[in-house]
Amino acid sequence: MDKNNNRRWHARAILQVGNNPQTRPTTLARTCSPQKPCYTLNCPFTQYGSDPNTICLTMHNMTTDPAHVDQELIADSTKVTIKHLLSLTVVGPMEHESGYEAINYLNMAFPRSDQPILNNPKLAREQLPCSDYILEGSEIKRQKCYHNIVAEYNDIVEFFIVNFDSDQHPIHLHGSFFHVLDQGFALLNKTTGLFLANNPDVECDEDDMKCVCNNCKTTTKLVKDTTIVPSGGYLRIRFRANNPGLWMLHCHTEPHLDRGMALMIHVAEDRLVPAPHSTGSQTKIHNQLWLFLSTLLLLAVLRQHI
Ligand SMILES: [Cu+2]
Repeated sequence: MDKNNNRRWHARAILQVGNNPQTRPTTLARTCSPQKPCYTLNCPFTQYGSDPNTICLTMHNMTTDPAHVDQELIADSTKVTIKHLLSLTVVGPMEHESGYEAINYLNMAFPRSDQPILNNPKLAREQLPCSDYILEGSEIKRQKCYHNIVAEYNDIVEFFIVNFDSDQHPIHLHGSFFHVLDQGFALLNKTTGLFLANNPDVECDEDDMKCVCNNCKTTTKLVKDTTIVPSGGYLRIRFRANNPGLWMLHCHTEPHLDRGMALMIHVAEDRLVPAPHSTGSQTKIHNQLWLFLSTLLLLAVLRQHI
């Protein structure tokens, strides 16, 4: 169910290993009862509609093997060097422009260049810069730009991701696992399971661009690379920027990613591996050879017509 109480967040599957039709399971969904409830893992809400016999399991019901939990990273006393609010926003369509999913109203775009951005991360930033959000009348200015965050090697990065959109957004980070500090949900009517209000711990200004979390505490010890930011709720994550590279953080609902709900994290630009020299020079030789052959062909055609 989404924030508008549409019953569309429902899918069931039977997982099968291998592809032998003979082994296709004939299992039917069992009846859920108070004595023998069913469990749904990874719920983006705290209860399963009005069905009391199906119990939602969220991040708060899971743990990661303590051997993989970085206690120092998630401690309250840890000095966080980069902290950002990421608001998952949807920008509505205008007269001649379609709407798009965004992070902080920014519509992610990549610069056109014959150089991969990995070889020239600064150029990417300069070609399509994003500015802080700008109001045009009562609307936030639409920006199609290279949305990015720059981190030094070993920075500790924390994102407070709020989602007051009616869609759920599974956020995925490339290049590093992150620790989930907390996940917050919308308030639901306990009987009907219908949406009542956004998470009351989060206070935002009108545009959701300045949000604070009043009662957010580190309540989970989970290591993940994809986690749902619940509709009407939030997610707090933290990670060490110790894997040099240009990494994308994005919604893993592909149409949302396509339409711009993504940003790039530049980790330790000074430690990126330089491009092999041969790549550039080989391309140059190929281009010159191609130009030479094209000229010959053109001359031959011209001679026939003179
Ligand atoms: Cu999404």
